[in-house]
Amino acid sequence: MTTALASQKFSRLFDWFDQDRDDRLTREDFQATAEIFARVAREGDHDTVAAIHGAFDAWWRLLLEHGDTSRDGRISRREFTTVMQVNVTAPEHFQEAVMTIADAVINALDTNRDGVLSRDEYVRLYVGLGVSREHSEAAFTRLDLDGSGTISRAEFRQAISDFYLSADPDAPGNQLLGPVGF
Ligand SMILES: [Ca+2]
Ligand SMILES: [Ca+2]
Ligand SMILES: [Ca+2]
Repeated sequence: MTTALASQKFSRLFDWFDQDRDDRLTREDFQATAEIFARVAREGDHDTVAAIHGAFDAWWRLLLEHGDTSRDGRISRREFTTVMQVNVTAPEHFQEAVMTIADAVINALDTNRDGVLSRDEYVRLYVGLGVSREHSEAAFTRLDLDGSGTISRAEFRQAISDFYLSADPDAPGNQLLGPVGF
């Protein structure tokens, strides 16, 4: 992936994690982000909630271990975009750090347990994250690669892979967290 595109996508991701908007990522930011995801899970679905918290904790530890070059226990934007490109998207970490979250998120979103995400199930997450319904509906349509009207586990994982790994500026998965380029 070209550095400019990667920096843009990961900078967008940084803003999304930086829940208290102080331009630094901390463990508290990751816990707050995990909370947002946990809230879309079905009430009483403790396994999914535990999986979400565990996955975000693991990601945070990876960032601290490999990315906190200034050793202050916080991750700056520059540290984040670097560690994302160098470490988190490396094959040995990507499955553990990113795809674990993808699977936990699908389980949380799939509230009727039919194994796929309906439009409403998908949009519900983004409402919680402050992404407009208009945008998330458009993203849903693009991520539904086979036009079946639902997002399968494979389509969701493809979207995540596109977002983190694809060098194509037009890859549908780039839409995952909102429009790229703002
Ligand atoms: Ca912060
Ligand atoms: Ca479903
Ligand atoms: Ca589909």
